[in-house]
Amino acid sequence: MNSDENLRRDFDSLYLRARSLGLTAEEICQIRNVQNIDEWKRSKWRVALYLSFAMLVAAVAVGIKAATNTDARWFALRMGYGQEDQCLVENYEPIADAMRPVVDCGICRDVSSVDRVTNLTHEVFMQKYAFTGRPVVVTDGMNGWTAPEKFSFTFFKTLYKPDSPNVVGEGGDECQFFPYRTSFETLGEVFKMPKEMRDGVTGKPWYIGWSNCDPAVGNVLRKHYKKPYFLPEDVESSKTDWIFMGSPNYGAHMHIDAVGRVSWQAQVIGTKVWKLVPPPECWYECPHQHDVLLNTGDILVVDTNKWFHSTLILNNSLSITIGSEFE
Ligand SMILES: O=C(O)CCC(=O)C(=O)O
Ligand SMILES: [Fe+2]
Repeated sequence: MNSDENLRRDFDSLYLRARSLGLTAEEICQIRNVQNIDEWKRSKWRVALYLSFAMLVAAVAVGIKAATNTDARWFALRMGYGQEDQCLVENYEPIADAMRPVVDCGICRDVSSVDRVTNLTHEVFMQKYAFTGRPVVVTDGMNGWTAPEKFSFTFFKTLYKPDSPNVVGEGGDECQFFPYRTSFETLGEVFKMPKEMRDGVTGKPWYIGWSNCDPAVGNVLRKHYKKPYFLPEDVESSKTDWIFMGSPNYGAHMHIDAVGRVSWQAQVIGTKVWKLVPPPECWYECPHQHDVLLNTGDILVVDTNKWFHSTLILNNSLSITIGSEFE
């Protein structure tokens, strides 16, 4: 077991201990030392120190809670905790996975393979796929889009101004950045990577994703893609575009999301395979996992809150996808 796994295991057990002492996840979030772990996480011995100290603070909070029968949140507020809106516990995947609502296995019960369709009418989309949790690939969903001719690493690098909140890494929840297994911390750093790395010829693959929060960029993006034709008028596609980009043989690790809504994901450049795995509570009813191949031009509709998913870029080309949630 490597030191990351040890840390993760220690954090799991400390977290569960805190829960068994009566603290809620929210209360654990409000302990400043837990919040500080995020900032300090690159320095592992400090993390261990902070974890121990956090648990000491947790124990004091539990003591006060028991002694005074008041909500420990009072303690946190009095101490000035809970001002930050980021919480390690809320964002901590194993915990989020363990706390997610149980999935209705109707999403996968009759899915022995993922449908690939064309000419998808609004009626069939709404009845069979939109909110049933059943994934589908629409192979003619990008007809008429100019995104495949326009999108490239350089297109995005030129489109974003140096002071864009996405580039500098500000803007909070609206402007999310997923580095996956890279060491990039902002989109600005991604744009500065050497050309050899960008083209995937250095043997150092990369994969990142971000939610666009720059309105000027959003306006340009929407010139090059349209709301997919199979979404009826009254189904609203979110104004926030999600873009994922990376080099071959890399992708997103297996995870499940808590974004609440279903999304469409358009494979604008390159080829990517999605692995979709039913949640463990459905394994008896839903024995099938699915490798869903997305060729350039395909759009996947999937409820990433209900299906565990990972991705892998195939072939020799960069992969670029754009997508959005709908309701
Ligand atoms: O496109 C990818 O590689 C992963 C995207 C993802 O995890 C998501 O949209 O929830
Ligand atoms: Fe996801």
